[in-house]
Amino acid sequence: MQADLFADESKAGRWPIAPGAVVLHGFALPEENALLADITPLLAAAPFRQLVTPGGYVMSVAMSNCGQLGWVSDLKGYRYAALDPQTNQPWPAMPPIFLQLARRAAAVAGFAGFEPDACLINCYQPGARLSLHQDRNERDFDAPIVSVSLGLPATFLFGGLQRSDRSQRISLQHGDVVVWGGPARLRYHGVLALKPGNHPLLGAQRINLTFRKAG
Ligand code: MD3
Ligand code: FE
Repeated sequence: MQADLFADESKAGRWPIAPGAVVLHGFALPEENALLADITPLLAAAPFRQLVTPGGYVMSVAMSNCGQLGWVSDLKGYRYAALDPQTNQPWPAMPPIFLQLARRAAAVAGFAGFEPDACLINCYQPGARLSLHQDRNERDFDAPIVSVSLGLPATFLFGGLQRSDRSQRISLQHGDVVVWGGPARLRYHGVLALKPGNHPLLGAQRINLTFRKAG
């Protein structure tokens, strides 16, 4: 049980990287197998796909979603949608373990009462990257975003409130959970191209879960 491994959950591996942003190193490790077991059936119902940006570029990161709302992009723009445009079916439900992990991480970081209704699932193969952007399709910026990194490590770029602000580089490893809220919520961020490698559980990929209150 998590409670035994991290008897003092409020302090274990907790690193503030900026006001409103807290890295919880290894926070998801006790649940790595349960998370991965739950991801498999989700992806059978809503497979990873490479979305097209409004500018007409195919994203290198492949994406899927679970929860009441899912983030999608096409030539018409970015938005949250209740139906998977590929199947016209609702996104798979958010597994209880996902929801509990997101709530627990948010509470540790000072955001009690976080109730995500969307979980974006990003899949990076070597070379895949996410250019600098803000997450601003959610209705309420008071709610934080919780991210869970699984598989190969990545270098995360954490910028400022303006695109031109300098970015800091943060290494995110398998099992790391980051909570981004308050003054960090609208900061620009991105992910450098994934380096090749082999993760014992996930092979040559990185999967990132981001929990949001979108609606
Ligand atoms: C900082 N995903 O899906 S998670 C995204 O690793 C996204 O897949 C990255 O950026 C990934 O939109 C980074 C970390 C993250 C997520 C949202 C943020 C950092 C954030 C929102 C505001 C500030
Ligand atoms: Fe983002």
